Amino acid sequence: MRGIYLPANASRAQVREAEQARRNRAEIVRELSWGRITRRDLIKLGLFTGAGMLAPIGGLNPFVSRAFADGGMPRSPLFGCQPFTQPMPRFDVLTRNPNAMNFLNPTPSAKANQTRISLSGALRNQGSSIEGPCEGRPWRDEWDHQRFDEFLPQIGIEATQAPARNNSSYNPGIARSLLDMELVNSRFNPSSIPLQFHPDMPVQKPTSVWTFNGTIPPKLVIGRYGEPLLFRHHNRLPPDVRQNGGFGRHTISTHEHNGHHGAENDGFTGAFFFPGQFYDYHWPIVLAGHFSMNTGATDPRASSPTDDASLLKYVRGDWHETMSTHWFHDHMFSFTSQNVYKGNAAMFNIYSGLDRGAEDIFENLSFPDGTSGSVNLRLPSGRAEDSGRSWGNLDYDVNLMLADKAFDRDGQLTFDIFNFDGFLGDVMTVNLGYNPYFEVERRKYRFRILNASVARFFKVALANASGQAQPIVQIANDGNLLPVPVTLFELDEQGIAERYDIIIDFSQYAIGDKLHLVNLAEHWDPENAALNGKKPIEDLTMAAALSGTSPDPCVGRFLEFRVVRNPAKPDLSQIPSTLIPNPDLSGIPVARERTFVFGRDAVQTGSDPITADFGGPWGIGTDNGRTLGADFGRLSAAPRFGTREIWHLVNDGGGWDHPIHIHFEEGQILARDGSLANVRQAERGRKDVYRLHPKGSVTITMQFRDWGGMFMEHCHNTTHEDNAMLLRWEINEGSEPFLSPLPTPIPTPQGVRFQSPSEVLPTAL
Ligand SMILES: [Cu+2]
Repeated sequence: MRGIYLPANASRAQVREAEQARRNRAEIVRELSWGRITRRDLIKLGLFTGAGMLAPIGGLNPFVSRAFADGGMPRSPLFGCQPFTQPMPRFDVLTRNPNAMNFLNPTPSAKANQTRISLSGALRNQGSSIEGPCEGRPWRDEWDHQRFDEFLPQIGIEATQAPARNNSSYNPGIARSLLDMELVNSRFNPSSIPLQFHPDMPVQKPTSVWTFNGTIPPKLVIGRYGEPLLFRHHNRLPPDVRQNGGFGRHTISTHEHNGHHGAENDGFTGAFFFPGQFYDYHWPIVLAGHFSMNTGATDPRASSPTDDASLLKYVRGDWHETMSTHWFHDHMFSFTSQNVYKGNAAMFNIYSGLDRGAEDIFENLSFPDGTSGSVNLRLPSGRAEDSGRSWGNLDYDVNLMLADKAFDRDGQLTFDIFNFDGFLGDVMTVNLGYNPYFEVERRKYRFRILNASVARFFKVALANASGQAQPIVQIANDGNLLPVPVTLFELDEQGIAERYDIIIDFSQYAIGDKLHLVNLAEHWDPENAALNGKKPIEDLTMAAALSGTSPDPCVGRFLEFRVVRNPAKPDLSQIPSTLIPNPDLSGIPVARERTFVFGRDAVQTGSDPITADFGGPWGIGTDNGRTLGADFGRLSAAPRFGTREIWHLVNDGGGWDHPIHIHFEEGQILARDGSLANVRQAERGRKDVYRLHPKGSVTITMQFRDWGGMFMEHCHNTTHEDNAMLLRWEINEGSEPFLSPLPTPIPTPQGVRFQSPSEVLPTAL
């Protein structure tokens, strides 16, 4: 199989052949997704080559006669849609219900709710009724919400994973006057938004797209430090595993990407739940160091906004660990890429005294270190005096979710798992809309850019009308405000799951000006004349990216800014010269160093059909051990609670760039390829995803504190992740209730059972 997509000038015969091949491949995908065959079966049948690709042969295959055409997939049809003809939808803010303990029914509890309910058909192909617990969370003590009574939920938020439907309750969380009038007058009024990637594209079928609440735009949760939140996630996906339009698995696990929460709320890959069930995720929202630092809550910089503009609520913990831009998404074992791609991706803005979301509030306070000033950094957001909201204003604080998608001949979302380098789409979307435009005022805006792709990297730059790169100020990397803002003419490459928060000052432009966000990262491999999910093959210059000659359809302009008016009131927002310095770990002894090597040709030592991934070919070698394919029953590392470690992440070569995500605590990059000098200014803050360049290494340091349980480390190229580049690590508390190692949860619709870890690496403990 050559490229993922045919060239635009492919002949009709090629397109026909490719269509047939895709239909045939889709049959295999479907059989896999229904669980009627496993990837192990395909390997046994000789259908996977040594490189992990499905062999391009007919006849051998019981399901298809011919799975591949020579030229790749047909290009996605766009139904005549032109770029920049639809207004960009803002995120849809999920309702925050105060008094969560009374609002949520049944009332949340520390222990998983084991009340039996009927889960009809939750087992594949099963016709008869099945009974199981209403909550899919594992029931053992180690999965109880840690310190639940201490952090009783104050805010309850509910969302339902559901098949595509119209949205009749769109809530962008900003004044109507600030919404694009076209947005107000057309698609979003009378606010029943069909699930379309563009108004001229077909409405997505319920089997094609599964989003939060089944609707677009993507959802946004708003939270703040010191206000524990309970996110109740309902699974209302089809109980029949076959009703998935050919891809996507109806069991899910929701990962609050890099939440500093107990592992029972982390969306562990093996703690998935079934249609008909819910899972209560308890997000206490505490600063790291909550139980060991600033325990008297005396530093005003460790704080949270209250509903009173003049008051801050002081919280415990280290203010240097304040986080801002999160997202949450599915983490279902072996099916993460399909499920995230199908719509299980949302964002979570966390507010604090420092990052308050109200640019007109400033304090004059003294800090313990003798300095004084305003805690609120006054980043672009909006005014409390206008909205009546003393925090969390979204007027000028805009979430952008970037993702490449692909569509079949009927315009329905499509996916192809038969490229283990990484699935790439050929249609660029922002907030699940094809190349939209966004009207802006002549003032500063903050954009929280999330790469929500399966395998595509972006490299974002801002072009003016004459194609010249314009300055962008990067203020945050992943969840964390940087020590200092960094002015750039193009951002660094942005791997999957990385968040870059930027500020653009549109006051420098005139009313009527148009600017564009441009993707410079080209995934086109000229040697094979194919799109390639390994890594960006080339970062283009602005001129090259704008020339329209790239064979990669997702290169070039993808979002248009239209400068439409002056702001009604002066812009009070600031770009402070310092943001959040890194926590100083130099005085904390390094308890342990570990090395993780990310590569191909992994072996699978596990044999459990639920916990072990037999798809390969990716894997991780721990501390000079063999490269192992994922088995969530295997414990690979168990740092001790309360310690600090140094981890070396190493790419074993082969030309792939692996964005490595380590759950739970923020890390600092100490070196790239052995030297701090190789670490760019814009990644010198705290991070949770570390791009591991071909043949490169990244050395990081992190602590393990506040919470316990089992977490993960994996490549966030979700194609790699799902094909076994994932491991389980856990925090070894050395005391009850945390046995060490922890029993592995095995979810079934009838209830979660547990078994001993299938393997504990000799270097784990
Ligand atoms: Cu990878």
